[in-house]
Amino acid sequence: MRAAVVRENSDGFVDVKDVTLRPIHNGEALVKMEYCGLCHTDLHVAAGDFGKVPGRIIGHEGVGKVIQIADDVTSLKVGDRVSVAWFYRGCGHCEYCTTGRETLCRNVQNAGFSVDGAMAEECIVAADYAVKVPDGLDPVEATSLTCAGVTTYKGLKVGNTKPGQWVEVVGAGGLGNLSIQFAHNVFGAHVIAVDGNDDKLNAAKEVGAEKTIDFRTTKTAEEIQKNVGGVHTAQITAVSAAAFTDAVNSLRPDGRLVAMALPQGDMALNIAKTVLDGIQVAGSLVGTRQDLAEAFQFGKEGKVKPIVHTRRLDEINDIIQEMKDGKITGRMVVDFSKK
Ligand code: 8ID
Ligand code: ZN
Repeated sequence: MRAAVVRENSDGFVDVKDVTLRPIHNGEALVKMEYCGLCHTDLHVAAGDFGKVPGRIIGHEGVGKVIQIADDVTSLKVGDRVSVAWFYRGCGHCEYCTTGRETLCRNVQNAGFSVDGAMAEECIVAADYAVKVPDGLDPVEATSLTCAGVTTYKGLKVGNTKPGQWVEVVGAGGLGNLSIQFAHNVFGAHVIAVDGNDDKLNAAKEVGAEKTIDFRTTKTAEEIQKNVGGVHTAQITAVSAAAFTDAVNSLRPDGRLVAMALPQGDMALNIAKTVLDGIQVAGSLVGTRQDLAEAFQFGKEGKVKPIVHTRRLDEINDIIQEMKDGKITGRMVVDFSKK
């Protein structure tokens, strides 16, 4: 079967190759992939940003149908439509797994990074961890909810977002566009979106941002302090360390910065502002199986609607280049039936 794998030199692109998967083990199922979205995290993996993994099949915004289950599997049956997410499997018995924080398990496996992922015609999943895609949710849209959606939904929870509050969404790409929708339509918050790309800022307005700021021409933090007195939470999805530092200054007292993007480097955090304004900074990593089930439900209800475009697997390096160049509004999704 055809799969997109990380190159030997981890140059940020992938090779589309014929790969033979091992047979499934106890607790596993084999999924025939229908669709898989490309997330910016796949670009980090292909470039070796989290450690080099040559030969690894990328992809963690996957949706497909179960075609085989191991004898002991009871949670899935052949024909079920399931998702393949970054949170592929936890150990199931550590402090994090047993207290609703399973994505932080120290023995976690991540699809498309520590185990083979979903940018392939077939993928092996851990049956109890493959969250089902509900009937009535478009499977192409479900791919974006599997990572970008659940991550930003969870990020707003981590930000303690309340109705009527101001949320700054920094970066209006694949994640950011969904963060705006969840903030506005699910959490009942007001949204200011920040990006440096006209198409993405226009899309941000269309999906519910009340204000948009182009960071290339406007001093974002000053503008936000002047307009709304600072935001209650800043949700950072921009692949830029400078954007993190700027967002700290956009917060109001007792505000919470939620870090989701993964640029290389450090963020600067002014100590006096942090202490005197009671600022909180939290990292937020994807979401649990329950978070994903909730995100799917909001998708099914039409409260969030990912912007998706389907492409062919052999276009994957073009898609990577378009993402690097900031040319994608929403998400590009590989349709494995497209030849
Ligand atoms: O669990 C997690 N924390 C998680 C899950 C999924 C993805 C984290 N991520 C990470 C990815 O690895 C990546 O680092 O979130 C980041 C964003 O992923 P994405 O939304 O899939 O990337 P994108 O579609 O390329 O969007 C990035 C946006 O950032 C804007 C770009 O214009 C683009 O719209 N941007 C940049 I680059 N610099 C900016 C800046 N300084 C900026 N926007 C505002 N200010
Ligand atoms: Zn992702």
